[in-house]
Amino acid sequence: MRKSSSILDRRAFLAGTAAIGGAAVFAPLLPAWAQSGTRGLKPDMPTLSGEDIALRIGHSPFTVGGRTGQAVTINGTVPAPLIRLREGQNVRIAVTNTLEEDTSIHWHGVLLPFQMDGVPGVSFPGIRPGETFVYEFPIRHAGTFWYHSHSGLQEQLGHYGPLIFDPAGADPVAYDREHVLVLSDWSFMNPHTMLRKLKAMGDYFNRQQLTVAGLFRTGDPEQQMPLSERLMWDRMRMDPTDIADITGTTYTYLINGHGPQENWTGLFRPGERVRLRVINASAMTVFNVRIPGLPITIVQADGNNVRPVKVDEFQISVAETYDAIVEPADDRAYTIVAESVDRSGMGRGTLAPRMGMTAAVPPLRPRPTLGMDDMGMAGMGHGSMGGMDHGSMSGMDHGAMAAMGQSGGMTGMGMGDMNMRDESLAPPDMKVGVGVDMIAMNPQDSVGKPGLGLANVGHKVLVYTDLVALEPNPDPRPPSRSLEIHLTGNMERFMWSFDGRQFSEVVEPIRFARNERVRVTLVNDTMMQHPIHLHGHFFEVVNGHPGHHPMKHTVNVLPGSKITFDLTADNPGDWAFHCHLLFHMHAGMFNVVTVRPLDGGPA
Ligand SMILES: [Cu+2]
Repeated sequence: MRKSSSILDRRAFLAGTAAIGGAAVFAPLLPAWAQSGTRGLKPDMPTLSGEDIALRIGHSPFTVGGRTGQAVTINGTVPAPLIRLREGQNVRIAVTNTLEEDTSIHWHGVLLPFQMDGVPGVSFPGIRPGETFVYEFPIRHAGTFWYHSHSGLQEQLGHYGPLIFDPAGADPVAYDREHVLVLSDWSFMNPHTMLRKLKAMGDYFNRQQLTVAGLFRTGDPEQQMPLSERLMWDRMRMDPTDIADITGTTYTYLINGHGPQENWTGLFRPGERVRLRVINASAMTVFNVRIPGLPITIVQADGNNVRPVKVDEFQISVAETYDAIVEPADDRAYTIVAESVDRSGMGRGTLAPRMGMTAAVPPLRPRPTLGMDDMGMAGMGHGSMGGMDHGSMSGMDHGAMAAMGQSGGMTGMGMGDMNMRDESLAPPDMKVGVGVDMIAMNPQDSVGKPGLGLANVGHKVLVYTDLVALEPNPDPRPPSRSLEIHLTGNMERFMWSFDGRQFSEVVEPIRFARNERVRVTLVNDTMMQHPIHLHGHFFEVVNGHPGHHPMKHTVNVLPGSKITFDLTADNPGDWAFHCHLLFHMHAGMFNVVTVRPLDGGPA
């Protein structure tokens, strides 16, 4: 894709001269599990395990696509080392900060005492330069998780790694071999510069905007969009291609620290059941994952086992994890495609019986565009658009239509006059100020909807309603209280918030009584999707499988839609609750969930 031949050649040369094979060459740059050519996680592989672990946060060079930049690393590598522990053990992890700024590690998805959760200002003060903080906690559950910085924008710079907890008893998932796939997004642009550009212009990085010319170009998505709808987007000064804040022109998408050209390769023997532990450690990128020619059986979501469900493709939002089984039967290579949701680029890797084998890499699919549902107007259709009917447009020539689009001459054509910010739709305590540019008029539950752009891909795509918890949900009590939380924003100003209040304002925490059972509905009043993450708990995504709702720590809420989860607030303390798009969190979509009393046993 981009020029990278020099580094590839150099690596190939080095690999060729290494007597024990290519993998060892990367040892200083990548931990064993992430090296290309790995046989998977084997007992003889050096991983961090046991009761005492030491980690060092520092700066290290990181090279991708022939360019080298400065990363923030854990023990010197991007991604960080694999930490593998066992349910029932205790662990002490000493984290030393060699940076010139504060740092932290948050153990994502892990149930632990809140003082060990690693969020500066919420659960602990952070780790100052030169200091060591010792995390100590028992491992209470099993599954695939990850860990990352919760300080500043360090996560964007490489501060993330995989975390595996093996079950105390037998694993219900049978497999012969396992690979970890850490997906991430890397940029050579300083993340603070990125955030500044986004704040100056919310769509700064969106290079795929619709053009009037595009209306008449064959194959462009705007051709399928009714003219009335396109005019409406114009009128609202909003953009239906605004799927991702930052795209593949700025990001290189990584699989286990490898760019697409470097083609991370994991080995298998034909006929094996291969477990893939897929972690989206991106700062900002939602991925669509598929392995052409290979069905994917999802067996775990966010570290919790689910009934096996066979799919051809799954969307993994930022901070989610999925474990999958694939059974490659043939002596051939398969391409792992992790396409960014806006189709501006892909992470690419290979599963193969031998190093050097590759399979075809499919081209990026046509970019998706947002529709009525994503504006929170599901089912409101064009019939309600002030009587404007498409038939009357048929006699118009293209020139006239283009001119109309530019001049805003559709005033009075119905939808343009619609109030996109009807305050009567907001809960009474929501602040409808400059930080809220839209309130969804008719938000629909998106739990059964495929992710953005996946409605018509011609094969089976995972939806949340496919997820059925393997074990019965632990708390059978019905919720005693309901709570609606709006995900709000001003796209142009890149302001993000809950209920119209950015975390930088004085915001009341969200209070739960200890062991309270609450039904929480997240209403997305914006036209971007938000992966919402709650620390210290799993919640049950209400998806039509009562008693077996999938237990998750992160749920992706589609634009203009809503999602409901049930929560048993059984972990006392103060917990971060936020959008896991790094820049959305930083720009205010963050709050504290406080569970009280701290002691005194069950409430
Ligand atoms: Cu967000």
